[in-house]
Amino acid sequence: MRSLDHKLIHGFIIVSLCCLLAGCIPAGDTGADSGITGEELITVGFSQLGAESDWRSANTESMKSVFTKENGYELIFDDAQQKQTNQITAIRSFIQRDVDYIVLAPVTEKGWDTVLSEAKEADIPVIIVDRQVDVSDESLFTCWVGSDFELEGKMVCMWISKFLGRKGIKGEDVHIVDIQGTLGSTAQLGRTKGFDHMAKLYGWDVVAYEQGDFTRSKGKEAMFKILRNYEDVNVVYCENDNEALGVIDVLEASGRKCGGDIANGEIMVVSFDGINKQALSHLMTGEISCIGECNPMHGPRVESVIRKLEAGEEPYKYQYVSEGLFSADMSVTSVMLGGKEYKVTRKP
Ligand code: GZL
Repeated sequence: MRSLDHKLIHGFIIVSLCCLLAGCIPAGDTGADSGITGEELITVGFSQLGAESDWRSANTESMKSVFTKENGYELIFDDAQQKQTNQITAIRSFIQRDVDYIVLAPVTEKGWDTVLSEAKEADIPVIIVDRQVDVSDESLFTCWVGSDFELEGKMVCMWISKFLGRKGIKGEDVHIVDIQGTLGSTAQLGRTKGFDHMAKLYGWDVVAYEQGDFTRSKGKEAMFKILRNYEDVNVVYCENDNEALGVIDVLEASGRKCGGDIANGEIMVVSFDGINKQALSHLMTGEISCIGECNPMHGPRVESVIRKLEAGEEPYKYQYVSEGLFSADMSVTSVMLGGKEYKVTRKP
């Protein structure tokens, strides 16, 4: 940790070194007996929510590859295994260790006021990444870096509508289910909100919502349940790639074909992230028709926030990353939302 004393000593070293180079010694001690060795590392406590998906692993890797000793950091990493109580415990241990910064990737939005107040009390800046926190006082965190999940949902739904519209399929003939991510997470709340808005706009028949928790196994369970309870589903909206893999497992095991030709009995599968290699392969061969990009590379963005804070600058409160759509079928080349065009590319 680098308290104010450390920073003053750090500054003293720099002045001393400059003076030594310039042949003069500041008043007081000479550098020789200051007793400080080498550059002080910036300590960063990172509470990662879990390792539930390929996106999450890529996000962790992005942070670990940036916050290294070579780059001037000591990273204290904690994997909460998707439990908020573990994240709260980790944040308290970071406070005890008097880290310089806390980075939090929150599993769900609510329940952070108390522990973030403790961090504020300890004068430790908190940077939120990926999903957001719903707190009564926004001064409890310095800034947030992540995706616009509602926009992601709207982009994928607009792609579905344009793709099926070109095949002459009317909105009322779309019988769609939403396999939701971890309930209460910003990614789930946003992707579901975008879905609901566009499904209403296009007049789709929303058959059901099932819980997929962003995992392959829960995606499988959800698809089994949908096949048991509903006959006419022809589009499956998965809120991440790992869920989509579970859905494809079940559909193919039950003799159905995944693809965009729903007029001839295929079942369209769409998803989000674009990280999992098997999902990208399914995108190329058509089992997944479209993937909404969700960029996990938050390491460099968080590091630039910390550099700004170290320099006494104030970062923007909300920092959105820009994202597009992936599809192997280029009959839809872009979608237009809020006056902005979002391109479709064949893969990341
Ligand atoms: C989105 C992130 C989601 C991913 C899932 O930023 O919160 O959580 O879409 C991950 O893969 O589990």
